[in-house]
Amino acid sequence: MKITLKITGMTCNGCRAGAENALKRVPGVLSAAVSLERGEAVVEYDEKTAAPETLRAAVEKAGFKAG
Ligand SMILES: [Cu+2]
Repeated sequence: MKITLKITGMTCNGCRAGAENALKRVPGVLSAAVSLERGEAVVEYDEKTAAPETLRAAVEKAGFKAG
């Protein structure tokens, strides 16, 4: 399963890396690529283990807004 999440609140490359690492730490996430310029994340995950809500929660816990 592959989804694109909107992420707001990222201001620099450190934020980008923080959001990306938060997503990669979620069990079931196969790959995560966050774009600072576009304010979005493309996440590939195993739908048996992870869910969009879990991904959004991880981004918010890292200090950003996810939609
Ligand atoms: Cu930053």
